[in-house]
Amino acid sequence: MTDSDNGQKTIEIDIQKDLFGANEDAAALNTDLFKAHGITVIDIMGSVGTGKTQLIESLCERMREKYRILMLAGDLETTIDADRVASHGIDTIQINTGTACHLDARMIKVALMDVDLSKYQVIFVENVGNLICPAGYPLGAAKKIVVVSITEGPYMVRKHPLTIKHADMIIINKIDLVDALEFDIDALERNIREVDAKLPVIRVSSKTGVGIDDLIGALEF
Ligand SMILES: Nc1nc2c(ncn2[C@@H]2O[C@H](COP(=O)(O)OP(=O)(O)OP(=O)(O)O)[C@@H](O)[C@H]2O)c(=O)[nH]1
Ligand SMILES: [Mg+2]
Repeated sequence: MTDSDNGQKTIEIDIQKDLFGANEDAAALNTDLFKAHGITVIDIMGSVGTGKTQLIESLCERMREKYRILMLAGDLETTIDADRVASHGIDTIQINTGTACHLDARMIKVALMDVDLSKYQVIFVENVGNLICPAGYPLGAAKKIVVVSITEGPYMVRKHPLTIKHADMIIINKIDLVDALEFDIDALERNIREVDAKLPVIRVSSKTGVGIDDLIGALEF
């Protein structure tokens, strides 16, 4: 705040800093809540259509015997993804964000307000499909994973480095299509390594199930 000679006060607000700071505070509270209930929360990000929902369906199929799972589906308008996951016998909560291109920590808190968290051991959060907005808004999850797929080409990870840098793990999905598309999957992995040399990268096909058990191991379940 500055005072001018005529007694006028000027307050400068860094909106980005304030928004991000408030979200980080809310995310820290979410983390405490999840820890208190012994729940592992995985935030799943990625562009539209990379296979986030298909991956959650595949994980749930393999994990539901052993773990009590809840899915939070972030979507601008529809319940399509929540319905898909619910068809596997998994509890779901839809979060419709309207015009917001990402979930934030407060939305997660509100969505879980009336939920008996003692019922769950794992929460999969499907973030809104895009590779830009979710990067700056941690939700308090134990792990943030980004799903990329070979149908997006090898370079998009370098064009969207922020989300990649914020991730704990990258999933390369749709590897069943490598031959059909004559895709150079090693080139994609090299591009990921250019953004972050140490990031774990797992190759899977959510459709056929190849690599899903490796992913479950890498997520330390
Ligand atoms: N061949 C193949 N297709 C896949 C795979 N994973 C997903 N798909 C297909 O890709 C399309 C998009 O998959 P979704 O799971 O809906 O993708 P999403 O990332 O959840 O999409 P949004 O929620 O719209 O952002 C669907 O037609 C899936 O069947 C895969 O491993 N292999
Ligand atoms: Mg989806």
